[in-house]
Amino acid sequence: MMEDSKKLEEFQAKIDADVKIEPKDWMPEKYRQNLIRQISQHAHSEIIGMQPEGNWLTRAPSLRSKKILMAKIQDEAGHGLYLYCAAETLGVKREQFLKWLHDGVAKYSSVFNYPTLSWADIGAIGWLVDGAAIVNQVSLQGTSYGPYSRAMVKICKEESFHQRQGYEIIVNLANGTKEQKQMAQDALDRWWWPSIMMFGPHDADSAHSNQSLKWKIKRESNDELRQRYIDKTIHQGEHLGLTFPDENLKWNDKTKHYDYSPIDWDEFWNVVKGNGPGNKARLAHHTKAHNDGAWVREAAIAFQEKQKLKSKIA
Ligand code: BYC
Repeated sequence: MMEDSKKLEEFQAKIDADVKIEPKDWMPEKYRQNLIRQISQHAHSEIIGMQPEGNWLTRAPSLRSKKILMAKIQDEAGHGLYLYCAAETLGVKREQFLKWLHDGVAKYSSVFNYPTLSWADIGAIGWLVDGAAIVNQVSLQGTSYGPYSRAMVKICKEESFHQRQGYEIIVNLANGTKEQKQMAQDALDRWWWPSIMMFGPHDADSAHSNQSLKWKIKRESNDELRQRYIDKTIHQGEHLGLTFPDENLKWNDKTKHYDYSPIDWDEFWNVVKGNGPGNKARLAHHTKAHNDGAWVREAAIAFQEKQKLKSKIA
């Protein structure tokens, strides 16, 4: 016990001094568990997040837009893979993460349970969903766990391109015909609140925040990041003559931030608990793709074993 409390003190001192924690360093079991949860859920979000956009790959309006969208979706796959690797350094195997996802034990971001009904939704995802993700992930570059922090640095570079490709779609639609501008407005109306909910519950209701902030797993709170996202996004929409679906959205000269309406937490928790418009289809699609790919994994492992055997004989 004495040993543990001394180790805990030394661990906290390292965190306070902004020294990164690396996989082989001593860490409290709760730190390890909390990271396994957050990083693997982050990885699942990247992978499940490919589905709403993948839905439009065959219907992109030009070859240029199709190539850009394909590159973006492939980036998301890459983000998922870095993050699974980072989570695996904490001693849990990839198969286990996927089992938790398929069994409904692990979460992924609520926002990916909404449908993409029009091409404008692809713009809204890049502009708003990737825009929100950047705010969160720039902050996470400073997380105390080395592998997670380094993954975030690479991911953020790609997210900036994602945000711009989405905003470009919205700019083109907003400057197009009346019908096209209306498509952009509809997409903003449908994606605004889900993007705000991505940041999670208010600080007072956030189960993990206190400990995560103390251990610098998170560097800023859910509400701080949400407010930053709102403040930086409003002028991007107003500049295009779009309106946000919130009558209480107003600049507050005292706080120097935008005020906004109460968030519909019933909707948020309903989606988080698996009852959103797309939860069942998203999980079923992932589970089927995973099962259909079993032969590829088996062949890759068999090939690896054969190579090992060959090198032993040689
Ligand atoms: N959706 O104590 P809290 C992308 C859960 S993908 C679902 O505040 P924490 C992209 C939370 O897990 C990148 N669940 O938690 C990809 C916890 O439940 P558990 C997306 C949510 O972890 C493709 C409970 O609520 N970004 O950019 O301290 C195409 C209490 O919450 C949500 C990330 O994944 C939610 N929105 O803080 C386009 C960010 N919010 O686990 C784009 C990484 C909360 O105890 N994650 N919950 O069962 C984080 O930064 C943090 O985990 C959160 C939540 C800020 C989300």
